[in-house]
This record gives sequence, structure tokens and C-alpha cells, in this order.
Amino acid sequence: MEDRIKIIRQKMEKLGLDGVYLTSRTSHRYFTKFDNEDGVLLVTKDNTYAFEDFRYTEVAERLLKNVYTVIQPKGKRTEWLGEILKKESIERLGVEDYSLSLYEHSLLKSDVNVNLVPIGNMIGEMREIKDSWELEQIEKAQIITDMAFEHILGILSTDITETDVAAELEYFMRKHGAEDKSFETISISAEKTSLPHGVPENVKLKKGFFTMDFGATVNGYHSDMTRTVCIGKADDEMKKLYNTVLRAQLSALEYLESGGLDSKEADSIARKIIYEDYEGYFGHSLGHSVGLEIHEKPALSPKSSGLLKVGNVVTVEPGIYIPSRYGVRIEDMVAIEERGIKNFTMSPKKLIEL
Ligand SMILES: [Mn+2]
Repeated sequence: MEDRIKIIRQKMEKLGLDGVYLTSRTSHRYFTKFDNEDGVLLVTKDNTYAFEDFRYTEVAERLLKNVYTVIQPKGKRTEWLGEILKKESIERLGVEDYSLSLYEHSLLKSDVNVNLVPIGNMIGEMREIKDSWELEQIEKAQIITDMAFEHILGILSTDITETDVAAELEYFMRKHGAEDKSFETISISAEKTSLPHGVPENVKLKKGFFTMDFGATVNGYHSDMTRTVCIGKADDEMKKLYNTVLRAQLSALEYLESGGLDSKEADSIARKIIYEDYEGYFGHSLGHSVGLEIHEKPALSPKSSGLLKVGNVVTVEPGIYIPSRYGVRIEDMVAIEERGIKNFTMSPKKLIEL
């Protein structure tokens, strides 16, 4: 926790800020390692305050006491905040403009006598580089995800429904240590697989492609995996489609594994392979970063610029989607390392016919 506060103080100095007021739930969790959707933090040059309501003050005091002054705020937010800001002689206060509501901004402007300075993606940029504890949480989340995939393969048939599969995946993950699912589970069959973010329905699986895109969270950190399998036998056209996606995915992974760091290039390697025969049928980016949020920066996309850094965790998830017929996506999640990558995803990728 102290390291992160040190970094934020360095950034404050660069921007000439006397303090930073953190209001997003994700920032709260990032800086305190515990979740309180209403908790807010204030970092000044010399002090660090955690404002935690009654429900959380006991746990906050236990977890944070050496690093933060825990305050149980009472009354109007601008009053208790204003008091501390005055005591600390804050003139320029950094605020999280991505999450601060217009309502709260106007309250601050009218009630608190400080200059509000937007800090933009400052905290997001800090979160792009995962430390070893964060990587461990992501790995744990992916291990649970892989276990759930193995488990579900024994259950898939034309006798169960898409929503059954989603419920079973989520229940299994919870039973095996997940705090929660990572996002709304995608579990879609046959022609619905052409929808990259199709919603599971109470309908039985049909023969053909079946796509599952799901993950778990551990200590707030997400995993993200997609596998497409075939219920029954795949015909030659389906095999060609599947193997094109697989080839695109493996090529992009190979690029990263060999030390390639150009995020746009990674996307373009996969995209070129798909566009040889399926131009126009891969409408999304190759990947996104994952952490305390399911979609973080940097992305691997045609619009990306810049190089990946050691400690980034990104997905590699090419897909081909033929409208009203079917689609295939294969997604792994990898960490960028000093030499190459660590692929967290262990689930098999050769076409599985059930
Ligand atoms: Mn993803």
C-alpha cells in the first residue's frame, strides 16, 4: 500500500497538486486492497485519509491503521472533506474526473474552496503494470476458470440449456474459490455464436458451435477466457473457420512470446491471417488488458499505439463471426514478462467435438 501512495505523491508533485481525492470504487480497492463502494480516499503531501462509513470502519481500521487515518464521516460530504482540506491547506486538489459525478463536482465547487484539477487516467496508468501479488490473484482466478471449463465439458449436451451452462459455470467457480463471476457469462449455441456478446437464453444447446466466454474474480482481480467447442461433429467448413481463428491466435501469442511488444502489430498479425479468407468478419480488437476491471488499457487493436510493458496483462482473443450462421472465438490471457509472456490459460484449444 505504501508503494502506491509514494507513486501518487510523485505524480502529485509533478502536477503541482497538494492532494488527490479518490472517489472511484476501483481506486479505493487498488489503494486499500478492500472493497467499499462508498469509501473515498484523500492523499496529501504528508497524510493519507480513508473515509469509511460505519459498515466498514472496523475492518478498515484493522487493515489500514498503519497507512491511513481512518475517519468515519458524519454529515454532508463537503463539510467533513472541506474541514480536512482546510486543515491540510490544500489549494490544488486532484480529482478523478472519470468517476466523479457532475453532481458531486458542482457541490465541491460551490462548498469547498479549492481548485479542482482533473487527473484523468493517472490511476489507470498506475494499474496498467501489475505487481507480483496482483499477478497471483489473476492466476488464481484463471486456474478456477480452467477448472470450470474442464468440468463443463463433461456436462455439455443437447439436453441442457444455455442458461443452465452459465449457471453451472458460475456455481462451480464460486464453489472453487471465486468471489464472483468476472462479467455476465456468455454461453451461446449454434447460430447465436455469430454474436460476439450474445446473451444466454433458456433454450437447449443445438448441434454446432457452442461458445463460452467467462471468468472469475479473486480479491477483485478478473480472469477472462473464451472457448468455442462443437456439439456433434464439425463439417469441413467449420473446421476451416475454427482453425483459422486458432492460427491467428497462436501467431499473435508467438509474436508476444518472442518479445514483440507493439500492441498494434500483435493485432495486425492475427487480423492478416483472418482477412485472407474472412475479411470483414473480425469486427473487434484482438485484446484488452485485465485487472481490477475486466476491460482496462492498454488494448491490442488496430487503433493502438505504443509498446506493451512488463507487468501488463492482456487477452488475445481473435474471432470470426458469420452473421446468422455461426462464429468462433478463442481467448487466452497472458502477462508480459521480461522475456516473452506467461500464458495463464491452460484450457485446451484444439477443436473439441462432443
Ligand atoms: Mn475478453
